[in-house]
Amino acid sequence: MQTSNSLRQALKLQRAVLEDKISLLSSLSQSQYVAQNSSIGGASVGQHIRHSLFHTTVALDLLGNVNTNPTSNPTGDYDTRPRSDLIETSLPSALNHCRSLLSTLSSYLTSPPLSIPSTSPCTVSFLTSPSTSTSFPSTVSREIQFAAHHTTHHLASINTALNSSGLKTPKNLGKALSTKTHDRVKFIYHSAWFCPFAHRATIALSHHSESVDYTWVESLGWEQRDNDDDKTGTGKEWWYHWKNPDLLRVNEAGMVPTLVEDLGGGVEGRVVTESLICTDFIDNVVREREGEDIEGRYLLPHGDPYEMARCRVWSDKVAKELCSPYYSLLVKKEREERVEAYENIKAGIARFSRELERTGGKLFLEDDQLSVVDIALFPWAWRYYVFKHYRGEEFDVSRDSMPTDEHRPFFDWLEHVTELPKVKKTLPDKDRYLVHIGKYADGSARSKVAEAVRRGVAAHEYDDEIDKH
Ligand SMILES: N[C@@H](CCC(=O)N[C@@H](CS)C(=O)NCC(=O)O)C(=O)O
Repeated sequence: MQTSNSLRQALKLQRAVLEDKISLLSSLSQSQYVAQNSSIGGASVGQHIRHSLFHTTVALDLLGNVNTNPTSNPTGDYDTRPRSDLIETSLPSALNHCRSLLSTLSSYLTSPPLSIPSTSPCTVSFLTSPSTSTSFPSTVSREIQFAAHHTTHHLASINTALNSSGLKTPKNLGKALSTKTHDRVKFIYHSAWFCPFAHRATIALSHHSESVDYTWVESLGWEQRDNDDDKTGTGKEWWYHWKNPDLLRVNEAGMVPTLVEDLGGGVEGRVVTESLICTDFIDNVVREREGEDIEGRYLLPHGDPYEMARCRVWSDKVAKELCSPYYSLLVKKEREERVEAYENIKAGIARFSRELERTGGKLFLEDDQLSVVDIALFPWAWRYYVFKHYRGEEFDVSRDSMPTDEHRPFFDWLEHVTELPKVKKTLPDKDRYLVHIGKYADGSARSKVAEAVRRGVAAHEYDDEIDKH
């Protein structure tokens, strides 16, 4: 677990809690806001909101004071507060107050960077008996954190109250961060460092790393088997995939990526296979848990059926037109066959470029939202560098070999996706990968995909039975 500047972290947590509050209040009517709820002792949502907003206001005032005068050691009093102000009875006032606190808070988190030390002292007082108010030394960051923590508990009560009156509330409302962390979805992930199919799932997992945990199991390798006829002239047969018995136990086809639900204590649950399905699945599983709340976070544009459909069409299209020919170019022996594969890739790049231009951004979807289509293509597009190495200049796929406007959007896209931090950390070592893929280039690799190409069908048309080895 990382530690970081505590004031900044506390502010971020407080911002998330305020955003939760705003999304809750935006979903309520005035009468729901003031209704008395028997499941929380007859209190209204408004009372809980007023109470917790008061704490947040006190904490942010402390910060405001230190910001103006760093040596002020300001004082905050959590128990001398107005009881029935407008915030309690008027939903619009409560919303306005939340928004104004959020904007103050956000200004601390944006430029110029906050220069207040996390250790800035302050003093806070609470009633410790009906007639005694006691002061406690504290720090501003501690108080911001306290207010966020305290609000979370009130949101949990509000959540219970609204649910018990039959109202649907935003997902995870009032859930403490520790609970959210504990609730992260967990998988056993059978993968292989070199595999572009698995790379799709790895990028989806990385994209959703805040919500998903996994244990990576390296489940494929190469092994040379003994061969009596010495058909390779080395005394050994071609290179076959060594497969982890644990992979074969959960997926008899023995393919990566394979995701297994991790139920804890070594108990395995359901299994998901196929890279494009795994990518969709990881996104769906997170969305199912966390809800719609965060814009641009999902890999599928669930809110827009037309865009969803376009994503499905293009995931399939890039897989056939830009991923499968990768193997043809490497595995096919005849020059004309390789030229055909290269020309297919070139034409596919032009088609994908045209589609990229539809949205105007660098990614497939608008608003720089990473999508399943980007992920479907990227692992192969990033690996195109191997062509020049193994097949020479004539088969180079790069800006230099395709300098025209019709190919440019693709290369801009490729550079952009490569640099995305959550993608960048998934990239294998280029030289190590060259050695691995050399077995396809010299014809010694025996895998389902390679067998399929050798018998004359596209890589994606491999057959678990016919191409078994
Ligand atoms: N259609 C599968 C293909 C996955 C695939 O071919 N993975 C390779 C490794 S890159 C594999 O598991 N090969 C094992 C074999 O060929 O037996 C998917 O999209 O997930």
